[in-house]
Amino acid sequence: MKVEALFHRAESPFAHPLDARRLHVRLRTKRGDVKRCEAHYADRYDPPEMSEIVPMVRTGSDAWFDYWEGVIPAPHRRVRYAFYLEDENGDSLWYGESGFSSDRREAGVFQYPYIHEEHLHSAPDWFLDSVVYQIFPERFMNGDPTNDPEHTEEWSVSARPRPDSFYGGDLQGVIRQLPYLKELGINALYLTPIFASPSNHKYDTTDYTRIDPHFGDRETLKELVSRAHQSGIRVILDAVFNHCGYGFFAFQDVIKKGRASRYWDWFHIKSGPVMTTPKPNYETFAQNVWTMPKLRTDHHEVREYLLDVAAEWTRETGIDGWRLDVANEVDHAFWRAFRERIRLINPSAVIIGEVWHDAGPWLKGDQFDSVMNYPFREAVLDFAARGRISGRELDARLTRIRMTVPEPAHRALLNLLGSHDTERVRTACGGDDRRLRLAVLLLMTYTGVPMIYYGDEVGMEGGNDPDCRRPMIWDADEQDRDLLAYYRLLIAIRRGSAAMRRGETRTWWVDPDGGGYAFFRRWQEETVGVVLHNGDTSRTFTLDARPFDHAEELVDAMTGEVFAVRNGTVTVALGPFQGRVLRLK
Ligand code: ARE
Ligand code: CA
Repeated sequence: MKVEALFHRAESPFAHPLDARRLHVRLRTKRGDVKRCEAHYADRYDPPEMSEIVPMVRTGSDAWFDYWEGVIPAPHRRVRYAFYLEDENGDSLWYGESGFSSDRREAGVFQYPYIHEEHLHSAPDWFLDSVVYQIFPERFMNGDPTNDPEHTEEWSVSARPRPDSFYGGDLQGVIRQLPYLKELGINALYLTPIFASPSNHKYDTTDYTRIDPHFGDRETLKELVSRAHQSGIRVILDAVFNHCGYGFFAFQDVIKKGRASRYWDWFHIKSGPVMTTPKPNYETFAQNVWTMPKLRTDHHEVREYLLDVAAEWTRETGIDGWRLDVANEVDHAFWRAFRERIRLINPSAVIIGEVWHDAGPWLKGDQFDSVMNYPFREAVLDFAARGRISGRELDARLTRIRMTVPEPAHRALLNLLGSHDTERVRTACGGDDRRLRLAVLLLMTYTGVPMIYYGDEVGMEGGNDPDCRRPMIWDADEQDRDLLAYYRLLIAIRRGSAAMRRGETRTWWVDPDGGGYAFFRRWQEETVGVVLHNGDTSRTFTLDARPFDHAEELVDAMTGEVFAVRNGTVTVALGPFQGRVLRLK
């Protein structure tokens, strides 16, 4: 047995409670090495023998490792456990905190001292059932020309935004298009920042207590939230607390009074007086973005100020949650306090961090419910858009993402194919519609909450910021209506399927040497299978039909085509870059 490949740690994401009385554990072994695995466990205060056993199941693999998972009952919330492993040759081994041994006692035990409430995940149910639509308000719809900024440019299909362009989009525009959004089938909106700021993106906040006048006012926001709620649509706002804008009153006070300002300590200023050139002498967002001074969120006054702002908007407008900008550069204590404050006001508010990489540390239950899942975007684009990876590698990438987060957080990840910070998905697909549809199919069927970036559904294109922020195409003749119908269909399929919204995901089949891949999702009695391939030839795959128990035939939920089950297998034909969603009739 390859003991050097074994890995477990009694800490998230390899040991994490599913609820107050169940601990979910994971174990990593060398790929193909271990044949059988069990977790032996007891209450931490029981005598040293451990007679209780749960099986560990191999649930995923990547190029190097297999991953095993099991659920240990913890009636008193405190457990100790060790793993028992067997390989092909019948050799066996114990693995615990002291190491590896053929002797159980010598291997020692892992300990999960106590399951605390703070580690129980509580992403609201409505969020797990959501399809989110992201809106960049300056570019979605101009609903009120009287509030347009000076030098507003023409809203047209050929518009190519520069970093400082304005097109006049606003909150009234979002209100006006609620019927469109409802028909599309989405049930949550995420708006990028809307508070007062001089820029078009509003990530440089001048006044956290005011809606930007070019977008509307407090009443417009309240109307938006209540009209959205009437349409069954939730509203999530963007909280930019890592930094403020240059015009923020506290920073202006520091500029005026230097060290004598009572707000001096709210920022990281190297030495006074404040200078913006040749380089800012204070910490900023990214590199030398002088318009965005970094806030000291670990300073109690700053923390209280920002938490009050978030609390006030949550209370006053009835919004359903927050997306947190540059969340990974703000201290953890701030986010714990944030969660406590917001959840006290709205117990079903969702909290989503912007973390582009391994987000495990923020998803232990005490900070965020979800993060924007950029690693998912990378994996899906590499498979569907760029054709860089095989089905096997896609499976490995998706498995690795899963292993970075505690199991209960996995289904709450906010999956995306693009955002206001990236190239649009159609552009990433080089305009190839077949690739685009394959990517969208994965987005809408995989574990996690899908997010659609405004305009993707009508075929908008665009390179990196600022090109990905073109004004929305509303002219029906300019929209890709077939694509729109495709999005609507997939959204409806997802919203109608508990397995897709809540179910676990398991690899169904991996093409040994090509671009084929299949997974299935299961929730209670419902099973749905998704089969895809990323090549430009037609293919036929024969899959084990066991996940569907005794089904006689499976139906493609998108086309209605029927596939017979024969001798426990189902043979599925796929055209170039095609995907199918298979289920019982
Ligand atoms: C402007 C220019 C850009 C330039 C940038 C940085 O237009 O071309 O790259 O400055 O100098 C907002 C505006 C942007 C504006 C920026 C600065 O929307 O248009 O860009 O302010 O004025 C990292 C951060 C992540 C951040 C992205 C953009 O970790 O938090 O960079 N995203 C949020 C918002 C942005 C917003 C800000 C932060 C600032 O969503 O819209 O920008 O409030 C890797 C790394 C990531 C990195 C990512 C992208 O994968 O792992 O950490 O994200 O690349 O660079
Ligand atoms: Ca306007």
